[in-house]
Amino acid sequence: MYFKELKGFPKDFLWGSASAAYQVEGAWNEDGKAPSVWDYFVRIPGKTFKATTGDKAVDHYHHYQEDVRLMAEMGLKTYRFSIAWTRIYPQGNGEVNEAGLVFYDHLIDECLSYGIVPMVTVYHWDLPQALEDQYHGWENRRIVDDFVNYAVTLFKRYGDRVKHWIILNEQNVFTAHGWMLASHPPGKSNDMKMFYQVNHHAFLAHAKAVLALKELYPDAKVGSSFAYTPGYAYSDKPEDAMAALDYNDLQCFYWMDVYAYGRYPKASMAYLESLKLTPDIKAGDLDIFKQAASKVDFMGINYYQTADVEYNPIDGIHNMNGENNTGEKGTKPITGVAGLYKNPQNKNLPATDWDWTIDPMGLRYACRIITSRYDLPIIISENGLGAFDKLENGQIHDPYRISYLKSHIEELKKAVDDGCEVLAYCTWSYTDLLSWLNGYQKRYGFVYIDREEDENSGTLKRIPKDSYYWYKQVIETNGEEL
Ligand code: BGP
Repeated sequence: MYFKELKGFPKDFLWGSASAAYQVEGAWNEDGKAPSVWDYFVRIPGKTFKATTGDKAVDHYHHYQEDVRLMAEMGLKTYRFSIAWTRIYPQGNGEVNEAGLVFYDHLIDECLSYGIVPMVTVYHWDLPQALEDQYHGWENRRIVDDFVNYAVTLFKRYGDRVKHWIILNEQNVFTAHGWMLASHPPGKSNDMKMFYQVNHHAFLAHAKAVLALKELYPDAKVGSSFAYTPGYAYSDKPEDAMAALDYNDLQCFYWMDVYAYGRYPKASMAYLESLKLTPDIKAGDLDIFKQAASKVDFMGINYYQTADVEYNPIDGIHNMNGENNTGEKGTKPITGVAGLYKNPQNKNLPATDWDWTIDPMGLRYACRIITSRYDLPIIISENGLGAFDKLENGQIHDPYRISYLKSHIEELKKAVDDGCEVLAYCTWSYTDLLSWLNGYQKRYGFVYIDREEDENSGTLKRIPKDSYYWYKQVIETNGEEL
């Protein structure tokens, strides 16, 4: 009988946690910052849960020292955060805003003073509104140069101290919500043609930024973070297996193949051609994709759930919009693309109050797919549970969050034992923060923030939850004690 000798996490494993500028910073109009598309979008009636905004968010802008101190006390190895483009270039291009650069100097230095590795996301969705006004933002190829100019400004300023860069956060999510579902800026629906064009521009922005960084800092580690929801065939019917293949090509590999190989998946392109939806690809674009792909150091993935995939006939359901933004369990509608697939709820797995499937093994599965398909190191740049937390006698007992994270880390450990090279695991999120469409009631943090939907509610006091102390011990034992 042979027993597998388990390796566990590597010694230099980066135990981390993540946030995004718009969701934590607040200070939406301070120190020269101009509005982003989100500052406008949240003001459109009906777009966000109870009209919540990130005007104040959890005021990380003014509490960053306290927040980083709590990270240090927890023993956090890396903090993933994003930079607000509108603080650096308020108009998107043109004049640089020194005060904005200084804020992130301070944040980075604060992390480093405690030995916390800063992992910086260049773009987490808060496009300068000025670029939307100038030329419709991502819809126009001009965005690529402005994006690279912004990214290079960050690389030059912080590259001596920041060694881990995530160029784009969830390109698949911000483009789908922005051009298909009307639930993110610029709020367009069912504009498939533009959806693929915008994605082509975003791929170029990613690729050119990767190349620019490697020119300046060849040793920096770079990639983008993809929202990876692997698809399982609903049954053993061959048409469900084929539907799962279609789903995985169109919803997952379409992005990861470009980051890792510098090319679009063939079957997806054939499908888009048949519908006359292929983006305008200029001569040289695919070369740039390829060059960048050869320089990418990791696949960043934000993993929350898997999807069940069932064949969907041509006269079947056609609905891409399937969100539950209220926390009323069981209200998420089924989504599907007529003629290809639909995504029923997985009957074998539980779900969160927002109907997100809970599938720890899916994380191992995701790592295995990436390893066998791309043979790239992996950064788990987000994973976590959105839940209602209750403050009781000044404490938050969140055993459900501990159990969620524990089961995912157990599966991640198995992925490492399977031979996947995993560099970092960042939970979503460090403190509670604004959930784009779900307000402040959907909490993810290790650190509770005293505030609710109403902008004037709460003291913004920071209170470590039970999960904070649990993760501290996970880090101390390098994932051995879960
Ligand atoms: C990811 C985003 C994060 C975060 C998280 C949780 O898609 O990168 O910014 O919001 O999901 O999502 P939600 O806030 O919708 O629960």
